[in-house]
Amino acid sequence: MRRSVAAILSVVILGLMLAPSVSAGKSTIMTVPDREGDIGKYNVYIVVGGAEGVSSPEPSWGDNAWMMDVGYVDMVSTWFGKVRDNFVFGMQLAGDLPKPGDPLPPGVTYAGWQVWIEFAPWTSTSGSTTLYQVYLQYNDSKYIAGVMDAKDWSEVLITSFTIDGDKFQIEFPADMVGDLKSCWWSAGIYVAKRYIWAWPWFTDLCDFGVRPDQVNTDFPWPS
Ligand SMILES: [Ca+2]
Repeated sequence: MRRSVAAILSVVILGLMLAPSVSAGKSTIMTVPDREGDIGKYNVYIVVGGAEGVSSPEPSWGDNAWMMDVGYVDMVSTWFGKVRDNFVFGMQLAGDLPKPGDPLPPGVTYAGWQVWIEFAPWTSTSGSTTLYQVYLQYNDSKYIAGVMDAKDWSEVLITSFTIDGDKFQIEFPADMVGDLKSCWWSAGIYVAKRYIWAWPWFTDLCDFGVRPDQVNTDFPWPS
């Protein structure tokens, strides 16, 4: 299903914005930049069940498509790491996230911001390398966040997430992902026209070539 798809102090997020990698005591967080204005350039069409479909933009999404004007499906940076006994994942976006109750643009019923946690970097020939998917999702009226276990795609909801304008951060206990000591990770943003994992379109994936240790869109953690 790869590609198929608390209060966090704002000062922490600001700190992350200033440094690509933060290591302090037991905390290690990686932050990577992403181009602004690249919505729709990295769409991957997913087929539920693990088979990857065509990798091309949604044909009905032209230059005037609604998502070209919605900054919250365009990441400008994303971060992943561990703070004491919790993992954290977040993004800064090109526009403010919807407020609870705000409608999504016509034709879309879900939007989501997620990270893949992997045992190896994913390539088009590697098969799934996903261990977990962690997501924040909005469905017209409310946000939820969760951790999906790739073994059986079971999921557990997370309540510790914050949304602050154009940024969000999810925090979850390390035990939820087996307290892993190292992994690969990659982030993306999707929209879906119907049930969450059915037929999502990714509006943005991590840029290539952001770091020398990057493989495709994946980063080693810790680095
Ligand atoms: Ca972007």
